[in-house]
Amino acid sequence: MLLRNVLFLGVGFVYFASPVKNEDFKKCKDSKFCLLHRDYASSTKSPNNLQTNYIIAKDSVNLINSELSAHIINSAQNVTLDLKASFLEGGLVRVRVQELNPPFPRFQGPGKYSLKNGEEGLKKIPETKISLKSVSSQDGYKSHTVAYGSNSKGASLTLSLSENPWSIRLLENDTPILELNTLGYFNFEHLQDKKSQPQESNSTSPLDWSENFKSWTDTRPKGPQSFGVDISFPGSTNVYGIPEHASSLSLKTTKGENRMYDEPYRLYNLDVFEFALDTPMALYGSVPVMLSHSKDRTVGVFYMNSAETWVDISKADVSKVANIYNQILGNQNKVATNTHWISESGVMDVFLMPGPTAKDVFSQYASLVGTTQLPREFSIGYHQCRWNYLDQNDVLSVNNMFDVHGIPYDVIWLDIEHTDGKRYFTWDNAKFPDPIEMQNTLDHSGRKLVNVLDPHIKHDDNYYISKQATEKGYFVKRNDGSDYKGWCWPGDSNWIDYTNEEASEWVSQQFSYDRYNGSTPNLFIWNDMNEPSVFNGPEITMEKDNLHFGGVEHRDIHNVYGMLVHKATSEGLRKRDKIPMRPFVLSRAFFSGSQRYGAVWTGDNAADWEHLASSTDMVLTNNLVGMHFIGADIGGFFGNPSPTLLTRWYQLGIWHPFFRAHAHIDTKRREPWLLGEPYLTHIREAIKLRYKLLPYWYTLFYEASKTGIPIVRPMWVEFPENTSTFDITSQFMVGSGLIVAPVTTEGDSVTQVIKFPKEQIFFDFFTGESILGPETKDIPTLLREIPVFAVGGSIIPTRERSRRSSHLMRNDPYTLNIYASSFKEIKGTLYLDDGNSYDYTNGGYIYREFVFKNATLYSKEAERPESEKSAEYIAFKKSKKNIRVERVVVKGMRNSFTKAIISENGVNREVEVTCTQKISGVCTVRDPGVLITEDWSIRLIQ
Ligand code: NBV
Repeated sequence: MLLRNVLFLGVGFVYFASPVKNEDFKKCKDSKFCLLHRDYASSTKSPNNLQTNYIIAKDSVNLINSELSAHIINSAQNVTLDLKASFLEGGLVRVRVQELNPPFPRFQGPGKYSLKNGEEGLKKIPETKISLKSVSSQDGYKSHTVAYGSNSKGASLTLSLSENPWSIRLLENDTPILELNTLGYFNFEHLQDKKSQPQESNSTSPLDWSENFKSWTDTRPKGPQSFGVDISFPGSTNVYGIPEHASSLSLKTTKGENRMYDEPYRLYNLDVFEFALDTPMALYGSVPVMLSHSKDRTVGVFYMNSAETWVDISKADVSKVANIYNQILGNQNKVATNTHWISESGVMDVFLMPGPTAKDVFSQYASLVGTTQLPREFSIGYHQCRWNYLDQNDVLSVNNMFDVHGIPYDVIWLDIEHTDGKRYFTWDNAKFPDPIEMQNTLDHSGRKLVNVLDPHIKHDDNYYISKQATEKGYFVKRNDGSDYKGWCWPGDSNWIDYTNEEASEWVSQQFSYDRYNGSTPNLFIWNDMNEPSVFNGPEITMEKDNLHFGGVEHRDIHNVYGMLVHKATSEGLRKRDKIPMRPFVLSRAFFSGSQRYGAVWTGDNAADWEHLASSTDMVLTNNLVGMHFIGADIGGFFGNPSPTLLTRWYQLGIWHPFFRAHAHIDTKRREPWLLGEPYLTHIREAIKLRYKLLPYWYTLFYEASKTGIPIVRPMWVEFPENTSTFDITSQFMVGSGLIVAPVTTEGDSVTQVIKFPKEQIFFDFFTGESILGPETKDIPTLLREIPVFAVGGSIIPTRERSRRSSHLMRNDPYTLNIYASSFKEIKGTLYLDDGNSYDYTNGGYIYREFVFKNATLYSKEAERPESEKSAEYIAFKKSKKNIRVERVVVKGMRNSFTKAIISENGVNREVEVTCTQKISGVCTVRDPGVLITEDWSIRLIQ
């Protein structure tokens, strides 16, 4: 495809922008297995009269070792499948189905890569806490109920297995909350011995061994091996997740009369040039996690499969269905969202996450795949990127211009042109004669460098990486055993097989300072094109019948390949220092678990208002499924944004977790100062606001790394009962304290309609004006900022002094901003550590909790394990012992106060307080002289 869009002219090239080439990418009909299962689903009858071939074998159900096991018989094909349901700590249930006796092994799924501690790390509930009860029904079949615990609200959790047809229901008390195969869509293509099959060369039956797409033939040597299953969310009207798609936060229907898309959502990591919006087409990353939220509860599923997967979504009004099960249980659910998951290979492996709150689901998922790596502090600052900063002088002059214009930033980035002919780990020495000197200069102003490093390796015997990897046999293989060769930026290229642990380790070693010439501790990495993108491959990626280590086909691991690139890079950076330091690596491709390795971004967007709006849907969707450290290219990658668009993009971008401006090589330069006034001032103020709030952001990152809670959140995560916000992205939450409403239309003056969803006070972040919810209000907005509101009851720490970079703020004093509330407890937290090392894992951090009640602000140590009150803790606390709180600002005070009594170490002092009743009572305690590391209280006196 890129062949059509790129014309290479010597070393340079010219782009002909054109919209996405839909024909380059498969539709469901082009993946035979997708069509097969969609057809199968439409051939099954209504839920109370199912026609399926899959029933539980008589007397095959057992509960052994906290695992319910059963055999599923496919009566039509005389095949026995093995079903296993295991009960895990946190209330999760894992359901796995595969052949009992396959003729050859099936790929066992990506657990090894995706689960934080591998398959062995999953913790089962002790058997003593689980009980099985089986009841026979008139037709001779049984139903089995496993009681295995209770949820965070004390409701009982049970799993029920029906035999004919087999189906599983997860129940909270007696209400079904998640269901598998209750629609009877389960269908499993068992592995077959090729020799025993008729060889029909021109048959179009789905049992064909090979499959063609455009000019490519997938030989499918293992034959058909797909499966499909329905997963239903009773009582749910909204489902979310399964990134990455340029689609809405609340997922759209793909089946049924009023369906919004004709195609299922597709999960298959792909480099889609100029991707379109509002489509279920696959994009660069895949996270097969879906959440459902209703007023009553939040639940989720993690469908652990790394092969090509399609997901259909439909909405059902189950009250109209005389569902036997509903009758028996008197099920009150009036609606349901039904989904149908279809995968090309691997095993059916579904983790059911029972909630019942959104926060429970986040931690249940985190217990499987882990949480966001606590980032280097600099990496949550502002990143300045473009394809390309031309040379060393260009880099240093851009660096200097930030200072000239008083704009803070932390990182400047180099794209593929910095290399010697796209040979990664090298430099174009003419353009970058002294990269070390360049990095040191950046370091002097507290700034870093990021270099791009793609997974394709130029095929060139004179390039040490290519030569060594060839000799060591580290490349992905063609199915004849030769090294797979494809075409990418450097021309003929090979791809490292990151599933080979030795190869992955070898790549990691290439980041050591003695091997990566011109690298310093100030250099970090960006992995692009790791879907992997192959210009002359099917769908711009690698052939599915390529082979990885141990003979694993690419089809099985396609969606984890990018994560393994990210992992090797991240480990390389971690290990390059004698005392390991936290890495920073940005990746384009991702899968469940990638959050452990660094940040991701939403890929090659465009400089238009629709892409600006869509970025929030994509960022929120990813945040719901654990991919927290994400952002979109500020300004839009393709095309030239108008100054207003670029200003609005910065104003939104500061509220996305990863904050980077980036642009295509053919676009006009757009560093903020090139826009002139008033845009420059507005952009500068936006970036400075991000920096002021870095203490709040870093605390959110810490909390995400501990609990899995998203950093940015759809409104419903914080206000779970207000149904009117379940599908909106016109406003969203940053942490629990701030509501942000992006402006996504042209014009200097616009009106935003904002929902204040609950009986609560909300504060205009800029004017301090208070609004009593629940309320929907028109908010007039000028170009200078986008609407932001603080939620009453929050305490938000800031650092108000403007510096050149985050590093230079590290010893600055704090301001504590209290947003009063008579509706709930007023609370906030602050986390700080050295921002770089792993000392925090041994207690080298400060975590404070602030509580404001009865006009008194209390600062105390937030809960921490005894083991973390360590030598590292004491040393770190000491190193920060001079950091003061320089100001306490209380908003929303009805009374006026004249002074405050400060109590610290048993000693009381008095300081002055100034209050103004303009707008909504603001009282300020200037320089209370208290230390951030210590316990104290500040009592306001009238
Ligand atoms: O390396 C060049 C670009 C990069 O700037 C962009 O961010 C990536 O998403 N890269 C894609 C390859 C070419 C895109 C047309």
